[in-house]
Amino acid sequence: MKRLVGILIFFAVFQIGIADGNNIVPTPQKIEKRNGAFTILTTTKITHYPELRSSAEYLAEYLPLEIREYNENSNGNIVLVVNKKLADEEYHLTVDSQAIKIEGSTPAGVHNAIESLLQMLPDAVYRHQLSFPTMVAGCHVEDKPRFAYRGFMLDVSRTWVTVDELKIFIANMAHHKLNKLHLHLTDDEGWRIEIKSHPELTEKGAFRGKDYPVAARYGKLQDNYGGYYTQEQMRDVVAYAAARNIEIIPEIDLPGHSTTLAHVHPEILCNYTPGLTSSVGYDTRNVVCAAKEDNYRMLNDILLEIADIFPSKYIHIGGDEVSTSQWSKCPDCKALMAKLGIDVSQLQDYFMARVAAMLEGMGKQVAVWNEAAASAKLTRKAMVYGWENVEACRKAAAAGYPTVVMPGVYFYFDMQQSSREPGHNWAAIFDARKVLSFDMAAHGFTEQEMTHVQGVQASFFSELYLPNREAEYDYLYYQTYPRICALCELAWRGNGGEWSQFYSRLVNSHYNRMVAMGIDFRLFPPTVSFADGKLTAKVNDRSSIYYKIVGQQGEYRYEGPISTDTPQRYSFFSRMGGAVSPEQGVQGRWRMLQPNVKITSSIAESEKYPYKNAEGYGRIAHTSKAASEGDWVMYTFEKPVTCRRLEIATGNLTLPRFVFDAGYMEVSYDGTNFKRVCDLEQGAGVIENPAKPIKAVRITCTQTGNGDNYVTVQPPKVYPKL
Ligand code: TNX
Repeated sequence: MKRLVGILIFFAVFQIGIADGNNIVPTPQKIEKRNGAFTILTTTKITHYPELRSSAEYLAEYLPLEIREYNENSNGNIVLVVNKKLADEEYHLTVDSQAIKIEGSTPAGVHNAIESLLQMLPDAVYRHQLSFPTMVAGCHVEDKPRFAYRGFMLDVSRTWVTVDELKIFIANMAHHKLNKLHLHLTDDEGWRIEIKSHPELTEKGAFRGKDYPVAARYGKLQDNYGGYYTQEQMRDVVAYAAARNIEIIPEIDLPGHSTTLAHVHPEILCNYTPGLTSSVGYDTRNVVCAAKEDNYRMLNDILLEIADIFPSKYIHIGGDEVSTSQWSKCPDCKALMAKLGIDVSQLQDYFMARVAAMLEGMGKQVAVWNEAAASAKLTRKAMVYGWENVEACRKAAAAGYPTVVMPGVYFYFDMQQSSREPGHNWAAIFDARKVLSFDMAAHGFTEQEMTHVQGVQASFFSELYLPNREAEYDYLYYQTYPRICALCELAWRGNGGEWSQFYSRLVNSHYNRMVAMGIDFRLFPPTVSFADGKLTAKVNDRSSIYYKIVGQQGEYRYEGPISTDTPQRYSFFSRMGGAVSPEQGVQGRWRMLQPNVKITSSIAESEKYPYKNAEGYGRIAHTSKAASEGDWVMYTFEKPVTCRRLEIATGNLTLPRFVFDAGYMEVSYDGTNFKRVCDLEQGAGVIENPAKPIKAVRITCTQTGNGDNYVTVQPPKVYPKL
């Protein structure tokens, strides 16, 4: 009693609030408030059924309390109990004055309960800085996920992600009750997992740059860029993930997207002389020959080791974007097709069926991207990942494949979140709001089809991720959160529900949690308005607003309306911890000029996409071939242009391909004398606040070849003085 009075006085004096279950993300199916509260003291114990030892250890990482096995005297503690009546990932969580009781039939259910409990505690828990006593308000939660598959795909091939970074990413996924990590371990630009029977795959294929067969690209132009996971490291990551209820599904992307494999082992390619070989050895063939028996032997070696490292039932073998043109030129493939009486469109089915059978022999099942099951010839045991569009997902489910729904238009988090933010845009430009709005019923999935839908997944393809760039934010987290919050809500509940309700959960609680988790997420931008000579910015979250003024260095804290007669010179953004919003301004802030320009180059133009396309500002142009060192493109303005900023870009807007892989940009004020202003980044250069009106700009390439056979020439972007 004396102790209780002491505690009450403590809470009264220090005015410590009672942590509660408001705004848990993803939203539990059922949560009721109960009277009373439980006080966690330094002497409180975590007691557990014997089979839940590792769950107790996971909880103790956040609540540093003594762990003991459960017995009748466990009252007064946090208890982890096995309740066989519950389904696999289901849990019950009860908080009253006597105990915090967690029930699940498996460690998976118990894990989900622990994540909910952590969200009921003060945010300091995620910094491992929770102080005791801490009071948790009474409640009872009954909760389970709608989908058994709640996934995220991370591309570690285009951008290398270290073991430590990967673990942090996994820890944060776990806090959102996602349970599958699909690891895209190989692609055209890097092989990231050690294969002991073929050490050359990582010795040569895990790096790119001047000393390696794979050329530098995607802005990672340092001499030797890359890295790989040893088997020992990967087993450790698999165990780390499993302790957080996350299964890792590895992907070896075949038979396309195999440039790395082909550069390490050129003999896997089809048997014909390619029309294009560049002097850096970067040819565009990336498909494994379907006819060579040796290829299947090598794949068997590789997959045997993959199957051993990863306990997951499924091994993903890709199957996306396979260019059949290589098979149709290959005498061996032609002979095989003649023998089997099939055409080239059926050769992928043959390849996939052989690899699927191989995996089945290893006790695994195959997983593929949707193209590989389009003909419905593949075994129905294969799991299909629908990415191209919603229809492809529905079709796979209708054909009876266990299907993971992840159409790019809703779930590719490498896409831009608005038109001025970084990212790809081939599928769509969208933010968390659209992710939450995904509705399978509205897309016409029938009840029958839904029985085959395993769940949803989002992905992050990493061509544009430059971890070494001096950025003000972390691109990976900026692109993925809070879109992952919306994904987990959808995956947990089956339907995201109303945005405004979900958004208020984020703003009222979850944003703070993410700050404590160390997630540098993307905030929604401020709303900006201008009236009666006053410029006003507002946010509907708890972030702080800052602004910048065009032509001035630095940023200022926004304290209230700004009186100005040039509102277009201001842009506003907000911050909260490491989270940041994109910039917002009044209309006209991002207006662009289209001065008459003439484009010339040392490389001839393509007939189909002439340079005058880009001179007209509406469309892109192509060169007739890839650039060699010393090649240039020049933009000469009819009259010198007065502007605050001028951008010149090569390459596709959607992918950093068809670029000058390395080079520099020069400016001329008289059309004769040129001065170097910057190096190109991702094939693009910028001039800020030019000293005088610009007569011409020229970009010069310093690297031969770009992995493709042309360069895309974009219209110049000319920003007016404001
Ligand atoms: C399509 S998704 C791809 C990837 C790219 C991605 C960029 C898929 C199966 N193929 O190779 O990285 O788009 O968004």
